[in-house]
Amino acid sequence: MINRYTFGNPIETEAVPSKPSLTSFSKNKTRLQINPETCDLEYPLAKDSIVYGLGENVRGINKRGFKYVSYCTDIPNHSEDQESLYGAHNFIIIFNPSAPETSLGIFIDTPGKVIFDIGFESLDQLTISVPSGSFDLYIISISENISLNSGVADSIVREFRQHIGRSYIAPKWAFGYGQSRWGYKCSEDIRSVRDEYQKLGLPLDMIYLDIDYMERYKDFTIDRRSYPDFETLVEEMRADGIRLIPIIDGGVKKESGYDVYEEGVKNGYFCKDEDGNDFELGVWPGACHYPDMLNDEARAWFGQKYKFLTDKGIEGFWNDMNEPAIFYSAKHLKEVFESLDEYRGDNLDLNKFFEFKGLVEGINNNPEDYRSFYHNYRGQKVLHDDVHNLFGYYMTRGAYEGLRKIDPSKRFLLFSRASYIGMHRYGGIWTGDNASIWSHLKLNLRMLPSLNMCGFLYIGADMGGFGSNTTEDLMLRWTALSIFTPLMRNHSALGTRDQEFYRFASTPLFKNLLSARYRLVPYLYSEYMKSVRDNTMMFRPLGFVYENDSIALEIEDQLLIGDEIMIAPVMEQNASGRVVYFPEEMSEIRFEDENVIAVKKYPAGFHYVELPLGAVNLFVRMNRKLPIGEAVASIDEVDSTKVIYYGLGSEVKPYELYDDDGVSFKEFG
Ligand code: MIG
Repeated sequence: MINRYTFGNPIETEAVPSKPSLTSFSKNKTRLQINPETCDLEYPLAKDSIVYGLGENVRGINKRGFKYVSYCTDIPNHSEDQESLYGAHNFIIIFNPSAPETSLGIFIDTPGKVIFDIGFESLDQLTISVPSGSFDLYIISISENISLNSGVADSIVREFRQHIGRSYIAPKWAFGYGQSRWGYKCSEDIRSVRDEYQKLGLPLDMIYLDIDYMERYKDFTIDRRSYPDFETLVEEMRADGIRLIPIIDGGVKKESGYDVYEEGVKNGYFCKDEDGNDFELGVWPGACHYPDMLNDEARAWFGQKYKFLTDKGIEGFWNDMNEPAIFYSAKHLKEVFESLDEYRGDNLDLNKFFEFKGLVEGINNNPEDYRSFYHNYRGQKVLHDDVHNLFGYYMTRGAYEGLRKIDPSKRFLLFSRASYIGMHRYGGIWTGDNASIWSHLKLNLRMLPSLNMCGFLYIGADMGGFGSNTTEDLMLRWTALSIFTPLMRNHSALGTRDQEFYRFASTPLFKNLLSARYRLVPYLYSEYMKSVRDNTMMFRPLGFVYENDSIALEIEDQLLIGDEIMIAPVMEQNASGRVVYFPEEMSEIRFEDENVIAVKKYPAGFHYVELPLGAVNLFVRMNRKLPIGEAVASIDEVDSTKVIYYGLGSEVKPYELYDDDGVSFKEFG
């Protein structure tokens, strides 16, 4: 059962297309209460309560023990003390194992900042604060009609997802492996990536184009000096089974004669400063304006611009910098320059020195800047900070709607860096900049179910790590996780160690991992599509299924995929295996030397499972069977009718293998 309550005067986000009618909060029978003094929402957590959710965030699958702030933030270097990442996903589930019927889902719908203190100030207290005081609160509680074969948390998710609308559907080819790197400078670099993969016989379905394909970082332009033959390149790659996926940035370069800039100025499509002038800020191209993604007309205009690239044969995009990231605002930059001068000749003692240093360090993504520009949202002048979390969402929505108009017959690949719940209907996400460190591999795993709860199904992280130098073993172990995620993309930052698979000596190992990926696509695509159709999760924490198993409830480094399998990747350096928890008897399937090996059965309990570098395994659940396809060279060759089932148990449940043409909108028959 879902109830909606309103506090203050919330700004519409369109996160919930089918809104239940309003109820008075005094009728709410859950333990969620409003503190009359602070106006915060408070909930006393039982010792064993688990708090799931919050999509893209640091820390565990169980979010207890920290304070999270929903505010889309460009923060490449993050560790577990970071309160906000690139997305803002205000949905949580409080699961109470000792009294499951009291479990509930909470969605705070408001486009500004929301603070979730989940046992930070006080260990057993959940406090949700909304600084603006205006928000829609949705409470999903357990109704009598939970079917016995689905768990409490699952039912809450399904009900929530029904209300926020169907998730974006990616084309099937987007389940292929993609190579990316910030630093491919010209057509020849792209050809060389293809050649190297081909030489080694490694499949590759996509190559991503980062900002260098643009002319001086201007959206919807091509740098003709480095990509003179762009159109030919697209065609040539396509003939080799590879799609090129260009990046689009949120900021539009200020440059007279540049059509996007000129049209934006002429039609008043850019965000405005206090005085009504186009708000000037710096991002990639230097001085820029941000298109007002919240303004219907401006958004539709920007969305149509993608045609510049679709006309050249492009079928997919990634939307970047749309938190939106701000290197500097023109106004603030001027102030900093002026202030810096005041320190000249000064004796910089401790305080002065840090002030001085802070002036420059605090220049990007400065909170003051987010409070100094405005949108025209539904005809009203709205301060950016109050609607901050909608920017990336609406940019991606504009792109989705634009692409639907450009070619209504086919699915495009589209994913974004910043997001808010609601955006899940228009695109997927990658989880932003991470680093080549083992803790970010673990974080990747933990975010998957949390994102699924919030409706994001086409998801993945920069495998191998974006920032800092990767190592061969990290790359191998990360690949062994990424073969299970819909978006499987190897991406890294300018200046870091090259990490294309062909840069390493262990070609056969990478080949083995990739062949496992393509053999699993019939299953992965089927599970992805059924999750879209049924509002279910593709990746679930163990506790969602084994909700009476107190050990399963605490497992943070294993996941269930669909109903059939469990994964338990090795995520420690120098480990040749790991301890795996089996809530029930399961059968290990291992992919080694491109062969599928059914290894052995594990009875319920903890067991040490060996897994050499470059191998990947999974575990088939009792009375389930897993379809495994043929090892093919590209997604176009995946044939879901040619699968072999690997089952366990004497009463194996039939498997519904979903498939379709993968490109049209004729899905689900
Ligand atoms: O400030 O386009 O997250 O994937 O390679 C960096 C360059 C801008 C950030 C993205 C990253 C991309 C990079 N971009």
